Amino acid sequence: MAFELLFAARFRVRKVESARFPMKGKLVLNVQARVSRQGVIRRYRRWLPEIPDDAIATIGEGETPLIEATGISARVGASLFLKFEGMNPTASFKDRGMTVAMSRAAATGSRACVCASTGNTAASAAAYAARAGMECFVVVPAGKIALGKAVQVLAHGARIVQIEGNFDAALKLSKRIGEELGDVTLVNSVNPDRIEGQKTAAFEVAEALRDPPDAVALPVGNAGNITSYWKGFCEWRGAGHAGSAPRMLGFQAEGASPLVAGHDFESPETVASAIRIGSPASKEGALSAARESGGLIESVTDEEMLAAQEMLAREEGVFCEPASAAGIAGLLKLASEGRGPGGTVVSVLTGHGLKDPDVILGRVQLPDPVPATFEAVAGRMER
Ligand code: AN7
Repeated sequence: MAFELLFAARFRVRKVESARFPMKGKLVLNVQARVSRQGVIRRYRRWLPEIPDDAIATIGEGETPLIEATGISARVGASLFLKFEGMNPTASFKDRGMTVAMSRAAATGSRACVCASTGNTAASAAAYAARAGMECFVVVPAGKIALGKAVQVLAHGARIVQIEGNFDAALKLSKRIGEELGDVTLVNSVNPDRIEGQKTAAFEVAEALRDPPDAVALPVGNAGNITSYWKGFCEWRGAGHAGSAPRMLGFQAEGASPLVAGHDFESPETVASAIRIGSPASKEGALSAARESGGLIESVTDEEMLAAQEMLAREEGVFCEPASAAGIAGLLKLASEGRGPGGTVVSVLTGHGLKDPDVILGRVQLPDPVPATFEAVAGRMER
């Protein structure tokens, strides 16, 4: 009996009645196909708020690659690793927090969600809402979200509201919708469940390197991500898994750098549409992460981000969107000024490059076709 129970716990064992020997129960071993990625809720359950099993909405987020950046390491004077969050189900880091926020919303019986977004939150909310069987409304700045992200929202069947205003206006409106319309859950990172799920990325980094790195460099927009990483590393240290926590190095786009300037930006502008945010919701979280960790929040120019994006794609084979290259742009800048962090450094690449095809097509174009002859093709290759 004990053996049977133990066995049933390990595998799924079904007791079936045999047609030929109806009196005898027969054990049939039914080894279920193993889900290859269980998602961050099941993986880090004891670190997260309570979520009943039947409410978990996961698409297998997390367990993203930590890639050694051998070429760029030399340039930044550190042992550099890339946490490629573009490898999540909707191709951005948002999925970690979204699985928790959406599962918790589903658990409380919420039937709809709303978010403001520069694109990635919207794409992630749309996918996880579909998974959770919830309606999803996304409020976005008209014409200012990257093509791939808009396509994702449409594909998942979410309702998109384009406003004649920027992200900051969209967030204010979404918060009000969440407060005034009953039964609509706000799934921006002002929802604490988003931060809780997002912090699992810090656990993965610490586990992969065996110890937390000396520094983590990442882009800062609405500042939920830097707040989450810092919370994660602090909890990891607090639980006795590590004796230290990394310096948090946050980088904003120069044209959208309220945390560097010390005041909100009325009309933020940057090619990195993901972080075109003038009034970050998690301002305090970002500033305390930088202060408490001995880190910093600085800015990088659009040119620096695009150059870093190109360097990652052409030298490391890793294609991220422009905003995601802000961390590398920042590390290159610090190194050039003799202020590089050194040691082991992780740069978080928050979103996949395919999100924003227009940025690449603005720089390089497909060449005209040639006749399908050997001469023509070889001629092109010689040029
Ligand atoms: C690729 O989707 O704010 O500092 O509405 O998409 O946590 O805001 C996206 C932000 C960095 C900044 N990199 O992270 C949204 C949104 C990418 C992003 C950020 C975003 P936060």
